[in-house]
Amino acid sequence: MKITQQHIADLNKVQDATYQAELGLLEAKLGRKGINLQDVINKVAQFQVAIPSWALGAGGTRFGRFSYGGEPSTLEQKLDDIGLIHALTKSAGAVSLHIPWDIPQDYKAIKELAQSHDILFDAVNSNTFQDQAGAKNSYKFGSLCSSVDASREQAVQHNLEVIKIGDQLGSKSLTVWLADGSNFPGQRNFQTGLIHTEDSLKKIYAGMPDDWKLFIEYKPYEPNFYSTVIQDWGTSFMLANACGERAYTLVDLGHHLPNTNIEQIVATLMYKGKLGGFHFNDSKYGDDDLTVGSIKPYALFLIFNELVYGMQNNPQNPYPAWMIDASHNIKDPLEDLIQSLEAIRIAYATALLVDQDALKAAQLDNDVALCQELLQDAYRTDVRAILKAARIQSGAVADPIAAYRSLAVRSALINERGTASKATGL
Ligand code: LRH
Ligand code: MN
Ligand code: MN
Repeated sequence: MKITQQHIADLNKVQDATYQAELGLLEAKLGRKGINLQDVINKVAQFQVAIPSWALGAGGTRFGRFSYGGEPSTLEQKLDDIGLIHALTKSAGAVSLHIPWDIPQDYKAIKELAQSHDILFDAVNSNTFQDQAGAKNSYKFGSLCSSVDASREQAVQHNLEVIKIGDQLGSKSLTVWLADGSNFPGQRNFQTGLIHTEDSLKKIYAGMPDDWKLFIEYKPYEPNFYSTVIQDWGTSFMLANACGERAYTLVDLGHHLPNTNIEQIVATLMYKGKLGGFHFNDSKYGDDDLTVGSIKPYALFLIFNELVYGMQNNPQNPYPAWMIDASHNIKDPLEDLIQSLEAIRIAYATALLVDQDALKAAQLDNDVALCQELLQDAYRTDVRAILKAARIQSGAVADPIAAYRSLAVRSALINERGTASKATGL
């Protein structure tokens, strides 16, 4: 299945009757705030989010997994799927590989395939949360934190191997997420585990090429339920500082205890120049990995408000690496990813509509009600026409889900790959 220029031209011929009028209205409304509509459209069009190689198939829970049919079973097919999403949306121009779930066999061919889909290789992810077939040492009691020298060394070597793989593909960053922790009080000495982790991360950092970044992801619990070594942004930040200038914290939206003020964490990290990467998803209870924006869209907007502020005011912070980190139990994974991409761009676009000067003045006046009005004025603006304009301008389709359905992409994939195909990874 390939989406051609002709498909896109045909689909975009039929225009939504109110689209132009909505754009006109937005132009007038934004003009009153001194915001140029075309500038916003351009920024939205440039906003690209990486798709992880493990998100293309139906996920599952420990209670079961329901196949969707036509799922990709090779890295090549996964890239083809990202290519489909990118052709429809022009917003998913990168892939994030998980090693060893998706080790390329023929690097030249994989690079050419990615290039043919206009896809870059973003951060590579290591995996020391599972024992790999044939591995000498187990991670049952931890990897980078392990008190067993050989397990720790094996985990460090794995990360160095992942860097080598990423380097051959053009990646420039490594994301480390550790499941390391303990299930029962007394099981682990907190300080020893932290010391070992810091030591191991420093070795990995030292093994990165000079132009690479290290992203340290945190998570409060799961799979360990009493303690996790890198449990919060503070621990990640501390470890990043211990490693060096090119080590950063990575924020995954699902990795917080309920009601955590994530936007404030974002602001603090950006002020300190240490927000390196971001994993998007949504959740009701824990690390639910639901479609972005499906549960707490206002929280997502507030987070984007800080991201936009940081991108405009914190040159000390590098441009963050964006990735969707979601799983799909009952929806078509490709439709789900398209919905996530849409939610991310909606949050970004609405955050761009905040009248920053007026907000600053209202904050100085301690005019609390006005501050809230200014934020909500942006949040309550329907920006979907802006997203549509950004897509049309980039050569994507106006309405990706409708296009996906009218082109019967899933049936075509089932015809090509069969109903029993099963994605690798999660
Ligand atoms: C851990 C996590 C991490 C992993 C991915 C599969 O919960 O968010 O980013 O690499 O899920
Ligand atoms: Mn994550
Ligand atoms: Mn997670």
